[in-house]
Parts: sequence; C-alpha cells; structure tokens
Amino acid sequence: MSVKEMILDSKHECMSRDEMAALQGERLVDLVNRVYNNVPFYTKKMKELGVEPGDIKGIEDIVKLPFTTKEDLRNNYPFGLRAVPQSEIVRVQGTSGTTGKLTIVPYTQKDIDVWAECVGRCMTMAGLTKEDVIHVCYGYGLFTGGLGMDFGARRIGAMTVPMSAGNTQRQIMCMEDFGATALTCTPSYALHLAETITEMGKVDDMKLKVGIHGAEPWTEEMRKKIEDILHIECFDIYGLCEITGPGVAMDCKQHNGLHINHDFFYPEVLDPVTNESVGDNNLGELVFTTLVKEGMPLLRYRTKDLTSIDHTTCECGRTTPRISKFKGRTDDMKVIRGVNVFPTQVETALLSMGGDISNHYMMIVDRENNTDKLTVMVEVNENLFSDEISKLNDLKKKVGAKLKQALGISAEIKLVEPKTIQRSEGKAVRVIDNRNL
Ligand code: DLL
Repeated sequence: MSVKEMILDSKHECMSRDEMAALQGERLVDLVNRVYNNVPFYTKKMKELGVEPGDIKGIEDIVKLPFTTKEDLRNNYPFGLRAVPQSEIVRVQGTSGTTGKLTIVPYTQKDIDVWAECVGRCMTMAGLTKEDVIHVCYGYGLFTGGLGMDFGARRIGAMTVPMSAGNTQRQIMCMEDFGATALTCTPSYALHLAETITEMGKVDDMKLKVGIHGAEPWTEEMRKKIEDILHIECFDIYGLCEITGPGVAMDCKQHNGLHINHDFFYPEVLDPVTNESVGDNNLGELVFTTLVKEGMPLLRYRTKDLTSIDHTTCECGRTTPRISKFKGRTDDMKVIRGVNVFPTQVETALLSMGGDISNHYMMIVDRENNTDKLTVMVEVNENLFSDEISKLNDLKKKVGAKLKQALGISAEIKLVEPKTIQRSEGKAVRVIDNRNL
C-alpha cells in the first residue's frame, strides 16, 4: 500500500506550512471571539492583560493570550469554563488525577466528532483499517482512554472489542477467540499482558499485529520489549482529557516523534520558567490551544508534559509537527538531593541490563535527617531468587552502579521476588514520595 493510502485526511495531515498557519489563524480568531464572549473567566483574564479579540489577527498573535492551568480548571469545577449552553453538551469526560478534585471536560457532538477523527487518523497511521479487530482494555467511563479508542475505531469502521480494564485471563481468552489484530492499553498493562500470554504459551495463537499505547510515559526499551514478546509493532499515542483525550498526537511507522493533529490543536513548547518558546528540538513544557473545540475550549493550556518539537516534514509524508517521546512531567520529575530524576531514566537503565532484571520497579523517596533517600525496588527473575545469596549481592551492586551512572545520585537497591510489585491495569504508579514537600 502506498504511503498516501495510509493517511486518513491527507489534506490536513500533509498541508503546507503556510496553508496550515492561515487555517489556524482563522480558527484562532474565531476561538478568541467565542471564549471572550461566552466564558467570563477568559473575558476577565484577557481584560487583565489588556488584550481584546480584535488584537488577534493570525496564529502568530497567540503569544498575546493568557495561559490556562489545571488550577484554573479546578477553581472553575465542574462547568465554569463551558462556552456553550448546557443543552449543547452531549457528554462529560475527565480524569481523577492522583490528588484533589476531578478534572471535568464537557463535549458537544462536534467535539466528539473531532475526537473520533483524531483517533481515526492515529489508527490509520498504525496501518489499521475496517478489516481490523481492536481490543480495547483502557477503562470505559469518565477516563477518556476506552471511549476515545472506541470512537476512533468506529471512525475507521474497525470492529471494537470494548473490554475495559481488568481480568487478564479473560482479556487473553477474548483476544484469542475474537481474533484481535490490535491491542490498546497502557504500556505497563501491555507488558503485563505480554508476560501472561507468554506464560500461558499462547503467543503463537494470537493474530495481533499492532499495539497502541499511551496515557503514561514509557521508553523505547519498553516499546522494544513489548514488540519482541508479542511480535507486534507498537505506537505511542498521547492525549489529555483537557484537550480531547487520546489522539492529540501519535507516532507514525517511522517512529520518529508523535505527529500532532495540528489543524485542531496548536502546540507551543515553552521554557516553564520564562514562558518563552524554546524553539525546535529543545526540551520544554508543552502548551496547547484547542482551535475548534466548542464545549470547553482552552487557550494556551499548560500540560506540564516535557517534550521537544520538530516542524520538519516526516518521511511518511505528513507535515504535521512531531513531538518527541515524553520525558515525563514537570511534576512527575522528582528533585532528589538537588538532582532532577525522572522514572523513565530508571526504566531505561533497568531495561538496558536485560537478563535477570525485570522492568517492574518502584521508586520510594524519603527524607531522613534532612537528607533525601532514594530506594529503588526491582523485581528479579524467579530462578535467580532460588540461587545463592552472593549472586543476588553481585546483582544488587551492578544495579546500584547502573542507576548511579544514569541518575547521577546513589540509590539503595532492594531486589524483590517476581510479582511483588503491584501491577496496574491503568496508569502505573512508579514513585512514592514520602517527603511531604
Ligand atoms: O491519559 C488520555 C489518554 C488515554 C492518552 C489513552 C493515551 C491513551 P489524562 O487522564 O487526562 O488523559 O492524562 C493525561 O497523561 O498530560 C501525560 O502526562 C500523560 N500521558 C498521556 N499519554 C502519554 C504518552 C489520558 N503517550 C496525562 N506518553 C498527560 C507520556 C502520556 N505521557
């Protein structure tokens, strides 16, 4: 099949930079008028900055607009930022987060259609068509994972198996019986499924060819591991409920960055302290403006996700900019004894050791006598645990040295037996911070 056939909307996904900027400009002007006139929160914020809708003439004027933060959503919970009458809203979605109130997002029918289009484009990017059977084990409910994937699968006419999370044995039975060709769930759950399928001796009974994973940071090493076990190609899908849910961006078969659905979401990558653009290929905080959203449009939403952006045309033919695999979040990052540490750094280091080490780990940060202490619990293989103690001690030293090299700080290593660390069916929890900072 030619590259063109694998693009759902080649007009928008392959648009020239100038045409795209013109389209985004028109959409931004319309958006600013809508929020200024319908959302008192934005009327006030824009007045405080001395900006009026007439000051926004093109996409380059976006820098004049105010930022929106998660805190703003919390303060306006649940529907304070709605930009259309309640009767236009057909659905709410959200996320529980780990602390505080829910984040709630109202959608109009058009918002749902745009969301379906985004996920449909992503699924097409992975080579999926109406011939495919898509096994969804993201949760259905307020969380956007399950329904988002469902809308996308429907958009391309594939058959959806709406399993939701949980009951791994049953998931595997249905994957086999219904002939799933694509699996979509968090990467951590994909690995758990892959390991269980292997234990059951069923890898060769599966028809799987594609995995679409996201909702949490994961590394290239983790991708490779899932691909090697299941003999599939895995794609990294990104999204957040505030912007639409999954489908804001995904990597194509080149696996060289995640293409943003640029006609719908305008990205900026900013220095989180100065709020200035960091330019292409430099790490910064991803900020999105929802260009066509009706229910709860957002201006310059601070995602706290750290990435870099590349505006060059991809080998796949798409012109939409690509963001690099996520390094973590500004708030996922832990500062331990003054050093910035991301869970993904630990994962990369552990997976590169292979052999006796599994990728299941947990970081625990404590403060003892005013000094930060990092403990990393790591699962090792079954056979190693029944071996001599000296072997375990050697391994412990090796893991400690590897992590010290990767993180720049030392950590206490606790090797634990297989299956000691709790598996997650949704987003994996990798860090427990007991410091009450
Ligand atoms: O996690 C939406 C989603 C569902 C994305 C299914 C992909 C697949 P929220 O619950 O609002 O929405 O959480 C959004 O999750 O700001 C990131 O920090 C993180 N995240 C999402 N996708 C990725 C990814 C969904 N591919 C938050 N890589 C975001 C790294 C991700 N982090």
